[in-house]
Amino acid sequence: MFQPEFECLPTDGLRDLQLQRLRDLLALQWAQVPPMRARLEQAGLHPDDLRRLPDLAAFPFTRKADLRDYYPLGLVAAPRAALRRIHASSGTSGKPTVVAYDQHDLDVFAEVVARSLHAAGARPGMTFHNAYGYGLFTGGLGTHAGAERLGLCTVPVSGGGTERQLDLILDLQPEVIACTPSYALVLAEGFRRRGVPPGDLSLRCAVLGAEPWAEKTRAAVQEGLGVTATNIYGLSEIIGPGVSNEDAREQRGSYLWEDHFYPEIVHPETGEPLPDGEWGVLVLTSMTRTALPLLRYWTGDITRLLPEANSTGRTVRRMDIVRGRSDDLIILRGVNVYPTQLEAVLLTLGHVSPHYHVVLTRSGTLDDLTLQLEVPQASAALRGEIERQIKAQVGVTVRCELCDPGSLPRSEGGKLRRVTDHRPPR
Ligand code: DLL
Repeated sequence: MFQPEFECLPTDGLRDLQLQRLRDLLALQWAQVPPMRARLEQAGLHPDDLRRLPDLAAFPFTRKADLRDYYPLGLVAAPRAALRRIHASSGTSGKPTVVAYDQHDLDVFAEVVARSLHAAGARPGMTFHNAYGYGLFTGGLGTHAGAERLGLCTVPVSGGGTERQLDLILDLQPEVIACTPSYALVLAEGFRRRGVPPGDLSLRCAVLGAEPWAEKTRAAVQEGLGVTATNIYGLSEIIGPGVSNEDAREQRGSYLWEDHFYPEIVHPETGEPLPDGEWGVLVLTSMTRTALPLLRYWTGDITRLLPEANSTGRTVRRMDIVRGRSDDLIILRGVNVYPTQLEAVLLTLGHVSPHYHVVLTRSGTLDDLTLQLEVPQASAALRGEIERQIKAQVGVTVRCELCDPGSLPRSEGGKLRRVTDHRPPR
């Protein structure tokens, strides 16, 4: 473990530390972030009203729209001259939101990424092929700094240029790779095409995240690259990658670094806190950030907290996979569906590849979902079986379209969009 003094803090001590750090964050916002102070005053709240952890539920959420409203740096608590880096969220619609870090924030960022990489199986002295995009996206530079903190030798290859990536992996013999799960599949296909068996690759651990993925993809990456693949989660508004990571020995939920990020799961519509174990929207407070402290940030990501005992000795809670974003939710004839639920069904049907794409259309007033899938050999029987399984397991009627291997869109290094929505706005 990289920092057992925090990762294994006895639960009472952890809760005390969180309460103290949440109070510090409220005091910082009250003193340094006028729009957030005004918001608390309007709600009749004062930082001293946080006496116990459950009191937090009375405090307002912060949303992406707040970062847009105060674009670019209106929610920053540190003086401009103290800032050391700016990143931006990938924002698929409208203006991006920018986020700022001072030196303290960059230190926290490196620390939580180092913990995450260590949990993923990386050890000092290993070589690290970093295929997350470098630039405004937090993936590249964020994992880079954490890898240096841990003591890895980083190859900052960034995204894209697949043939060169394959060459570099063969030439430099890295043990650790980080990229999006969809890009890991592209690299695995590349090696297969070149006739390089997974057993001949130096890679041991893959740290995959930035987009939803499920077990089907994990199995394909592990088999294709000869690695143990773990999930890394994070978002720019809170810090970037490194909010949580699975342990390579377990691969059962991602340890959330709760001494820095306070997690809550809330009901997607009412915002009411939900107990551990229930699915809802993840809300995070970045307790130790000093340039951009955010209170109860509504991530929009649907997951649940897993409080059960674990085999690693850590006391921080784990989070399950992100099923999707509350805004990725497809409501198909009244039934809620996330693309990862469809992926989970494909997992049960061994012969289907992890490449799939969802197309939404509308005929008249009814929405239709077409699930495009790559299969080695299409047949009406297979199509019928997949459609039946999805109906049985997810409760929706979908049309399945079986496509030739290699015909569906592939990741070019960045986040892969799994859904194309052709529905006109209602
Ligand atoms: O994607 C940070 C990151 C970089 C995480 C590299 C992991 C690895 P943003 O561009 O701000 O930051 O996008 C954040 O991506 O709210 C989720 O919806 C999604 N996301 C991130 N990690 C995962 C994951 C980076 N492991 C948004 N599983 C988040 C599912 C993820 N979704």
